[in-house]
Amino acid sequence: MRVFYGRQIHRSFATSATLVFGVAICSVVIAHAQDTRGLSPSPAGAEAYFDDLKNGATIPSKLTIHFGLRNMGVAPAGTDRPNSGHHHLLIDADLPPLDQPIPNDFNHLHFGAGQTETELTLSPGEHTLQLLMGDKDHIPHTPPVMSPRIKVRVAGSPVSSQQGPQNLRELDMDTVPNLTESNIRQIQQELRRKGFDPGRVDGIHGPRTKEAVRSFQDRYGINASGDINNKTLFALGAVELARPKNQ
Ligand SMILES: [Cu+2]
Repeated sequence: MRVFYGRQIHRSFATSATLVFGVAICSVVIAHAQDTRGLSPSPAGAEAYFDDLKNGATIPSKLTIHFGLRNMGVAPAGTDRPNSGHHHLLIDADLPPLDQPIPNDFNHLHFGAGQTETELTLSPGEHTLQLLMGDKDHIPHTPPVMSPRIKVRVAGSPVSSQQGPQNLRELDMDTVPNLTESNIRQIQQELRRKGFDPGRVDGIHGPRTKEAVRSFQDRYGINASGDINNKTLFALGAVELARPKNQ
């Protein structure tokens, strides 16, 4: 924000060319240059957008969405390539600070492998979605490359359960919830659907299922523990099985 402040000062005082103001402007410009050190510049005309989602759309609770990017390249996190970055999806979140790494939680999803699509699972009701590009360090570019924040509606009656997806915000990603046999069966089916072989769909978190979970985690950038934590459940699209701590 300091960056824009500096520019506004510069613009609004540009016509008052007295010596005093001239000195003030100089120091603002110098401060500006120092402030942007370490921040990645974005190319002119760069734009992030939802390929297949419009503001005000009514959508199913589960759908695959695609991220668009114009006048800029997609590069995985950690790759130091000019004029490039990776997508972040902000769900029900305000724009985070623009000079710091984008938070990493259920409301701020990182696509650090350079993915340009995701399967989204949302609870019934209204939600906001916004795309924000981040550089190799997950910090927004200067100026930021982002989509407008759009509103979408998921049809159906709001989930009333305490453990429903509306409480995702309170979830700890590393928590490993207690799962029933039928929960495990559901996870085994999701793993299978995504091309990971958990062995028989038997509701048992045995060695083969654990190995399939580990491969899935490894492929999608989740710490490959083999444990079915909330982050893994979210990534698998079985977000309704995710639980807050001690539940
Ligand atoms: Cu990121």
